[in-house]
Amino acid sequence: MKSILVLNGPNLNLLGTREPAVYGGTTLADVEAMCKAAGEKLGFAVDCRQSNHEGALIDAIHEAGRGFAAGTHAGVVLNAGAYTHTSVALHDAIKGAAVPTIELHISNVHAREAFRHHSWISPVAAGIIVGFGVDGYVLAIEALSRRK
Ligand code: CA2
Repeated sequence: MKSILVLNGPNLNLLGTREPAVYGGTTLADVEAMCKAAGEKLGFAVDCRQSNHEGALIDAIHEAGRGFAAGTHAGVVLNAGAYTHTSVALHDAIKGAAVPTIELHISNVHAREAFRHHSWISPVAAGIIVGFGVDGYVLAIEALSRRK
């Protein structure tokens, strides 16, 4: 069974505890359970990780890239949080790891502040899911499953 990495970046550990008007009331633990259930239905093992540290996110992407090259890994669902708008290093990691990566945002970043409109992830993403709330994680897993 191939695996999918669901990778959440900075502050997403706060999901469901603050700013419910923007991000909803679902916790990260709930999201991870939804992702695992979606993966199970589609025949994938879902590995969920969250880090507030850019380097840890980069290490996880590299690891997924090695798995993709070995045929054990199907891709990454990445909500890079605010690093989306700042991190050339994450852009380079996704490009270098050459693992299909779906960029995911819970909120519609294009309907928010201008500083959220630019993404360093989009040019190297296999696809982008934005603004569907936490359901976007399930949509992203389905999107990756269709690439097999
Ligand atoms: O909409 C998204 O998923 C974002 O990636 C979330 C990031 C934000 O910087 C991006 O522009 C869009 C912020 C994640 C912070 O999550 C929180 C959740 C609950 C309470 C506070 C922060």
